[in-house]
Amino acid sequence: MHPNPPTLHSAANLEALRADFPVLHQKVNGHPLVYLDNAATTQKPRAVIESLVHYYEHDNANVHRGIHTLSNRATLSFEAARESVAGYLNAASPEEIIFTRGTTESINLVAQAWGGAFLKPGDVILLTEMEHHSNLVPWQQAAQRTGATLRFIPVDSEGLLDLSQIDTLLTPEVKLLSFTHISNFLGTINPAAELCARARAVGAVSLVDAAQSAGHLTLDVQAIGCDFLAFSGHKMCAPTGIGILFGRASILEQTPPWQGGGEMILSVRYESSTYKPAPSKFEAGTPNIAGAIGLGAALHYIQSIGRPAIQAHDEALAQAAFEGIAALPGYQVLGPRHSRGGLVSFVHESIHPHDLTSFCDQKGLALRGGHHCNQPLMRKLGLSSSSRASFYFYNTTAEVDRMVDILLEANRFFA
Ligand code: C6P
Repeated sequence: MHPNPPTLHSAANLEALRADFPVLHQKVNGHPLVYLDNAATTQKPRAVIESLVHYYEHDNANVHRGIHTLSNRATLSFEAARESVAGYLNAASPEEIIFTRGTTESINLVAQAWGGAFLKPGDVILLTEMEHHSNLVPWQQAAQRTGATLRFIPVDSEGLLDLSQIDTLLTPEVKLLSFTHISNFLGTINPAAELCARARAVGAVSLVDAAQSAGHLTLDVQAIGCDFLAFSGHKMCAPTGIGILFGRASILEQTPPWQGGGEMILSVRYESSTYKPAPSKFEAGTPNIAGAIGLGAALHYIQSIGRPAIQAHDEALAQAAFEGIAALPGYQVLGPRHSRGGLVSFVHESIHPHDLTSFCDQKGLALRGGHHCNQPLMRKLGLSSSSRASFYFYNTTAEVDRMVDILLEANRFFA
């Protein structure tokens, strides 16, 4: 826990928070680092780094199988992390929490295990036009395997989902609605509870890709009413290689195991096996134990700040960035002007996003340039890439101002 939970309202509190992140205090290319690539991955606070060191220095052992003290300690910490995730999401029970490698693996698990069992020719998988490739390619593969087809909710000119056509799209053939909570390209926040309710009304299963929301908003899976929800630890202060799939207990019960191997079985014979209930039946092999413990520490850290404060802070920075960049000559900001998540994508009329992003790096400013794993939507908008700034609770308005100054400087440099 953060010893003295700060709010984000004062500069002093923000400085105290920033002191928890060793990596932020360095120069890059001769300039103080301004790290605005948090949608790709966030930085890690000392509390998380220390939780990993403590685990490896004191408790390292395999979980669930050793009848010795270290293994018992590792198992207790690992399962305590699962309980922390269940609390963080307001899941009905820790058995609804499956540890995976990240959002991508969580969605592939559903596409392969649930999709393999329940999709058939004639069924429809409903996605949106703003999905990350991780919530598109696994469904393309599932469709190829099962004979189901894909359908897409369109994105309008403002970068919002066009829900005017939802009734014609969400027909009884739809077996699954899978959508991103916050677009990692446009910053659009989608109405998760409303979409899940509409899916439920036609008997479809819902999956929320919470990769860009889990570290920023209060998420309550019972209030959202989703069947599945996926996110990655590394986008919310935890290590890479650990993520979560939440699945409603009744649907996990019906879903067959995914990978086979150790730990997920009850009994094995040469010819056949029986399986443990969820979550074990979806966690074959030795899990990322340290990663799960690090995720637990990250959740405590985030909760010590408070998600409403984080959301307000990130969205205020994104709004300031939107207005600052939109006012610069030559720049166009993409996505909705208001009610957006903590990120801003933009293009310049004549500077290629890769050149712009490299120019920023020379000034110590870390942005992301590229297609952000949104190639189909990029193509629809007539773009091949954009630059993107994405914010977290340790970023400051001074950093937004610095970014806007650097982007103005780029105008002069590339002229
Ligand atoms: N987006 C970004 O820079 P993984 O790689 O499994 O941790 O997360 C995949 C993923 C899924 N959905 C959304 C909405 C995402 O934003 C991401 C990751 C990174 O935007 C890398 S492309």
